[in-house]
Amino acid sequence: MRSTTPRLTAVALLAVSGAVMAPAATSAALTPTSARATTAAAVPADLTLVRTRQSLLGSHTWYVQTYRGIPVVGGYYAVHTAKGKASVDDGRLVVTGLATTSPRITKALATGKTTAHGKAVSSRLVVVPGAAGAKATLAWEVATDQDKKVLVDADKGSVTKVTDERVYADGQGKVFDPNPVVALQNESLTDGDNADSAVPASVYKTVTLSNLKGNGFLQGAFATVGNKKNGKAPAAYSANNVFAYTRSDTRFEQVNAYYAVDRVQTYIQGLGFSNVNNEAQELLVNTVTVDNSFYSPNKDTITLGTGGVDDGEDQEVVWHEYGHAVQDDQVPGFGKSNDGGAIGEAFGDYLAATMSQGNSSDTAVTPWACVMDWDSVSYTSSTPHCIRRLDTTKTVADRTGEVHDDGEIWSHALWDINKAFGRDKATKIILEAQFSYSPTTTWAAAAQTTVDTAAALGTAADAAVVRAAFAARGIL
Ligand SMILES: [Ca+2]
Ligand SMILES: [Ca+2]
Ligand SMILES: [Ca+2]
Ligand SMILES: [Ca+2]
Ligand SMILES: [Zn+2]
Repeated sequence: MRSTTPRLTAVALLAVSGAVMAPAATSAALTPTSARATTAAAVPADLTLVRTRQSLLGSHTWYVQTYRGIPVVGGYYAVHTAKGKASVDDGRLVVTGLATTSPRITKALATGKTTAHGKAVSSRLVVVPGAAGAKATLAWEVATDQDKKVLVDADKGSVTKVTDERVYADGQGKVFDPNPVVALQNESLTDGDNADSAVPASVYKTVTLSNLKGNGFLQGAFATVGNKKNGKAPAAYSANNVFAYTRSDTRFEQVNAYYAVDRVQTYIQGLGFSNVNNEAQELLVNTVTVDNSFYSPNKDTITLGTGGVDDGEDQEVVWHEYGHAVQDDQVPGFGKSNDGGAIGEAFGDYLAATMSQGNSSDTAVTPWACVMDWDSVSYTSSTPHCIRRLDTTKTVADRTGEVHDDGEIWSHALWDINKAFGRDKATKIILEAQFSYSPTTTWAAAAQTTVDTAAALGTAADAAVVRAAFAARGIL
């Protein structure tokens, strides 16, 4: 912070330091709070006392810089005493060009109002110093219940900065990535009733679990395992955040699911999207025994079942469900129409395929276009084992009215876009387009929106590629 923002000049610094040292040293260390006010009066006038801490050697008094009584973002001042010797850390910033301290927008956000970054719990007027001598501005600093600090320009009303106040930790976990069939290139693996012996130890990968809160649970910025501590599938807990289990342990799927969701959200943010389900998505892992997993829009939860191969053992299942969470976050109530429902299934499959694409090879044994290679060994007989594919020959003429079946038509179009542009550019277009889909969309309307989005993000030639992909399926 201090190296990149303007500081007071050296001359001002010296003058200020010289004036304050002696009185601060004696009174702050020895006197109670009331007398410390006298000390505060001895420091520069543009400060407000934050607190004083006593350490073994002396005291540490912290101030926040103010400008005409308004706190200056990032500006601070501290007086340290040690064995009776005082020193000053002057972190005040240059404030220039502020014509008035009366904001044009008199209140940024009413407390209790919901924003994209959580519910506002407090707000205060602050001065934001300009970088490298540029003009300072007035802003409302809004704290939210998601521990975000949002700066709203008090003149224009625009959000200028969002800071995440939470502190995150890294942990370690053992996972399948993306699943044992792909990792081993072996289509003859079977579940073996959840036995450890059914999957060789070499398939497990030790990975960093990022963005954890560090409270010992699999709870973090992008995913939170909502299993109860003492439930039927108890929440994994590790005091040192090391989660190393094998597949017969019910906690293994929690680790796998946390890792999958953290990774897909990190990928989405890497594409430039800061607001696509950017929250701790709740995961309920192994809490149902059916061979199914589902996203519940009402509760905003992903539930993973234990039928057949435990669904949480295959990251492609997790990514598929996360696709539903993404669309629900982008468009409230998405997927109500049959067309929308099929787009939902298709996008989930696309997300699963493109996430595996990022970390595995496209082989004849396990093609990228094959989804849920591991989970599907227990309910498919032909190889490669896939619940569905993104490269079937189906067109709109083959629609059955069943959303998963029909999803294969839409997902093939998405896959063609991916093949033409590569995963990053394709996924960017698809995600951006989905923001504008109607909850009751038709395929033609959603496809046209996607074409238009490709043109807006890129070129007319890009739009033509997207149009051709939908045309090939009879959608446009
Ligand atoms: Ca298992
Ligand atoms: Ca969500
Ligand atoms: Ca299963
Ligand atoms: Ca796959
Ligand atoms: Zn689905």
